[in-house]
Amino acid sequence: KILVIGACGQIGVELTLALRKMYGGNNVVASDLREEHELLKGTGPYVSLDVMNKEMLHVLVIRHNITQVYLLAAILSATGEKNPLLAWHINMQSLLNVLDIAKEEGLDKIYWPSSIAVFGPNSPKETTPQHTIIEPTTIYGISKFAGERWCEYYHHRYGTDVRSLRYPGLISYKSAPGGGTTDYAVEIYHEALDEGHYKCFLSENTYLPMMYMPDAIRATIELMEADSARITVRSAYNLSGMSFSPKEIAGAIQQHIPAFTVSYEPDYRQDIANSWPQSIDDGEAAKDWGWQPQYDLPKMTEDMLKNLKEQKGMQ
Ligand code: VAH
Repeated sequence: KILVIGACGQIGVELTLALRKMYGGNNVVASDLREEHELLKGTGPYVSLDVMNKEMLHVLVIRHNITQVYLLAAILSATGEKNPLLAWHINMQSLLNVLDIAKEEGLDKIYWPSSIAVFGPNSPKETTPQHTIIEPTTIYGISKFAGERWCEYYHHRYGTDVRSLRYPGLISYKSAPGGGTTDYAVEIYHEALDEGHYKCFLSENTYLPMMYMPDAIRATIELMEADSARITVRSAYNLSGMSFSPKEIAGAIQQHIPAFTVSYEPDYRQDIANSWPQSIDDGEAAKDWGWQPQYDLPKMTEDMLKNLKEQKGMQ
């Protein structure tokens, strides 16, 4: 059975629904600190869980016959800079709890997301390679890089089958993003429909690696379904979908909503965005397990606006 930790988050909701579709609702136990997300209700078992409570987690793994864990609980980049020690503690201890229980119980597979946030200002900005200078300047990035090192360590030392992806910024409409620097790319679609105007917290030419959630969910499942022998990266695979700037996503929205306007008022998150790459080389993922994105900016924009209009009860 699969346990999803952080099942009510931006990735968690969609990953839980996708896993339940593949393996059957009752074979995927969803858990989070928060109460059950609307979209999860009635689709399978839900338990309240604080991943920082190792004993509680261990009991839950045994009681529910868990053989795989997807750990999605984390403090993201923008929130992390407001409380660095808490972000470090939560992002690291949650992973160490899961890795140690995986070793003790001999769990089959573990999934834990990393991020392009592991790269820092000294990493190449364009088509950033899998192996390069990695000097993250946010606590979130530092915790993700350290987490990658722990994943590789548990694999090589104890044989734990833990797999990871360096997600770009993720865009989705089913569940709200959780305090990241790339959240502007979700907010902008909502504001375009709700207000017709968006005040963007990044400057107009801030290029960042991004991905539509359907691609991210498919990448996660394709990675986890791949034969273990094909996995040559046990830290975290670079993963690429598309890159765009606030100006470009605004332009894509204006194709559908011509009157939409955007103003740019960069805040503390600009420094975080400036430290990250503009595009990612995910050649290893393509080579090892056949990764290919399917969504570009126009296709994502059409799908986002269509679904958000429905969600908001617009015509
Ligand atoms: C964040 N959405 O902004 C996350 C992600 C690459 C960005 O890690 O913190």
